[in-house]
Amino acid sequence: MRVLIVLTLAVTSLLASPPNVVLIISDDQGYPDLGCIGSKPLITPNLDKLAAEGVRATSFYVTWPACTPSRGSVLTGRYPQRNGLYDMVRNDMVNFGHQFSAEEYAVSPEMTLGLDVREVTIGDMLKKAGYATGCVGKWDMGQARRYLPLQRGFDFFYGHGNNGIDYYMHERYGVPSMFRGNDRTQEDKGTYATEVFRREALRFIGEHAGKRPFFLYLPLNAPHSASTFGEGTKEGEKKKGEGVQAPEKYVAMYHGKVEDEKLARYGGALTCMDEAIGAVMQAVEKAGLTQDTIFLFFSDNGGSGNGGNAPLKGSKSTMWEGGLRVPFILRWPGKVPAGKVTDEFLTSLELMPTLLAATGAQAPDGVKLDGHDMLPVLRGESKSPRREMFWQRRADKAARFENWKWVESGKGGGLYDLSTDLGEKKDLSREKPDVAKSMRERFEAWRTEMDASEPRGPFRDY
Ligand SMILES: [Ca+2]
Repeated sequence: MRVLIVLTLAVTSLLASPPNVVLIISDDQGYPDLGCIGSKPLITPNLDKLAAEGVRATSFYVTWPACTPSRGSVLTGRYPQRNGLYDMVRNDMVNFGHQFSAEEYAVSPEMTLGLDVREVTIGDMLKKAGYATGCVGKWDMGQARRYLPLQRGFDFFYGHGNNGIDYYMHERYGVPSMFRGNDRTQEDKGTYATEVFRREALRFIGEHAGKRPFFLYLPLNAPHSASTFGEGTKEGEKKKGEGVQAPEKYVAMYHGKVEDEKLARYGGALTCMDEAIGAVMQAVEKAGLTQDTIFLFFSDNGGSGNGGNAPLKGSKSTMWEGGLRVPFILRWPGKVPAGKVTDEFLTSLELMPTLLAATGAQAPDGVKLDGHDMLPVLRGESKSPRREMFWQRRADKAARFENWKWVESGKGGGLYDLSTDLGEKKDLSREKPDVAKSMRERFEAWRTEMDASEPRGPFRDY
């Protein structure tokens, strides 16, 4: 009897073994920019494989049209305006172009601001649930020690704390941007960032695969253009007008396929990233864990150019669909269908509740999350419960309610019916004044709710 109980418990715990999670974010990859979509000659066989073996979403939104607040929402499951990280953590607020001394840099926003330490991250929750947690890549949540991954729920960190790097030199104002754990490092200076992140991601998987469930958070900086100041006098540093930095062997894959050299360089960075993702997929496969591992992939905001975001309007930093709607893939063999494409209304706010549900981890106590578990939607079992979404970037505002999209921004505005006008070409605000009015009212109600969640953030903690 006793043996039977022990055996039963062993089998139950085996069945209940939570899945590994690999959460990958790319940087400024446009809505159409996957090879499998086919509108540009981009080479992404591994992401195409991931899509063929999982679900790809075509109406998936991020919470902000640029990096930092978008990524903060992924980690917290909350609107940027609720978690307090609703602008970039960057020195453009005090003069991005200024060549700071190391001492000036140390007290500048880029060094002193970050994701409020009162916020609970998905790393915190999965670590608490027994996961080995690792972050490799572009942390972008602040560089002061209290903001770094090891203090935010991660056992392991290799990557850059700040918003952007030169892919080869990994430094800003002469200060190294890369960290191993809590310490800045120059050990990989001169090596292309994606190659370094690939190595460290494989190292993390190798250490934990099969021993305990792992959570690899892999927020990449590719295929963002290089954040290099100056004109690049050092070997390996970005040259003026170069666009995205990418190893020549990957750029060469595009010569003869595309005319535009900037698109070729973007493609090179994208394909190099795709190979790194493929290496991570293979490592999981080799460990026999493909069935037990959830892969999630999406871009942190819309494309910044590089051939455009057609059929969407606008690009990164705008409130148009091209700034906010991004490619998204989730693969979990046997748990979500293979090769399915869904047009259900989903957002990055759904990631935290989805991962909590998939892993059985507890939701943080007393914390309002802004999304829902999207697994039933991805399985095709139900319609998305999401009916609305709101965005604010400085004075620019937008809302989506069902298929209506409302925009008020420095780059234009109007009311659009996304069911017939995905490209936001026909402003219906004069024809449908009542709808426009109700969209504004919905936005204002959301804004009031967000204001009531203050004071939290580093920008309006007054
Ligand atoms: Ca970005």
